Amino acid sequence: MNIAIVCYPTFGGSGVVATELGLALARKGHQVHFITYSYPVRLDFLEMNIHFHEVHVEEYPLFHYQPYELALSSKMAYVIKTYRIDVLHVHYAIPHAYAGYMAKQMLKREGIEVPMITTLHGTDITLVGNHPTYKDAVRFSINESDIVTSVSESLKSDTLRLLGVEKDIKVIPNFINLKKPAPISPCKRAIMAAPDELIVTHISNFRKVKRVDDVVRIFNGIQQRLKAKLIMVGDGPEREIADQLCKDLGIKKKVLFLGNTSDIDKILCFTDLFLLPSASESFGLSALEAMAAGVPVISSNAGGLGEVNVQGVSGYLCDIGDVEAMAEKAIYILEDTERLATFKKNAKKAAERFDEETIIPMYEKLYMEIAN
Ligand code: GMT
Repeated sequence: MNIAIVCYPTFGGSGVVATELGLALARKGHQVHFITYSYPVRLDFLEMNIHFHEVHVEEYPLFHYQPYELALSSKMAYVIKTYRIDVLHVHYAIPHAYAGYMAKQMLKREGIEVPMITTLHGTDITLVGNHPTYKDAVRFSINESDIVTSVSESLKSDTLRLLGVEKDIKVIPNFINLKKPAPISPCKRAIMAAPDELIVTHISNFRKVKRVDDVVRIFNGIQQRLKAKLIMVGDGPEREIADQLCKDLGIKKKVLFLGNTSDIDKILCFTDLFLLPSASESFGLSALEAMAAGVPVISSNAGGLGEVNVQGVSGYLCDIGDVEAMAEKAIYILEDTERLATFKKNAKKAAERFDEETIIPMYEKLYMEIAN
């Protein structure tokens, strides 16, 4: 099939899922066309069956805000027409579902019908889409999609509750490629910590919703009892606040801020415990990536995290903001070598529920159902 995927190309989870989906579909022989404003970060240059179409927004001084949706709709219509696209799959409702609706209307005038699937990822509903500024347009474009999917049961119920969407929502969870070869270079644990130090990691876009100050406070509790290092991966508005908190708590030397990287596997290979204490999380892809690498997770119980992290098996879930409980559970896992090994094994096993080989056919089935 010819499939067009619209997504954000950055480090956010929705862009990662869209990119990994496109790559998996391409490996299965589909022609995949990415439409976005820059090359997706997880996309390797020169992949088989992958095509990239850049959305360029012409700057014009009259516009206070440059009309990205307009440029995106035009590009979508062009790609759909030129490459005989069978299915348009947009990830993250804002503004992609809205721009997709416009592209569909433009093409209809030329007698071209293309079905659109909208995949909801989380903040497009719970944080941004729910805001009065966008709500009506988001609800409209979701209702106008031919098929709507959400990445968890929790996000599905949030969407129905917050937006009053009439459309049926199918849950297709996020996935992981368990057959991905391990990084070629050996795991470089020695450059991060001493042999007797445990390694705790957090990966996110450092937005308020991730509660990175809680990450630092949980680690502060851990390092009072056990020899450990904290590795902070990613970047965003809360990074400096977290950095300052490390200085205030006197633990700066034990915390490394690495910034953004797409080499997550190279970090997870030496990680002993992953922290994700978010205030809201539709799924928690980074937690799944950690589990798949055999890393137990201490998370909050927000949103869909309970559908990913299994209480007492792959890690623990605690109430949002309860840093003492999270530190206590973290110490419980880390303090006993045998117990840590069991949690690591269980985390890997729990990730198998989200194997790409199970999940990708769910999307393919939907594509087949709606393609003309
Ligand atoms: O919060 C992020 O990390 C970014 C955001 C995005 O859309 O890029 O992530 C959302 O989508 C991910 C992929 O489906 C989910 O794993 C995240 O849980 C979700 N984030 C939130 O709901 C806060």
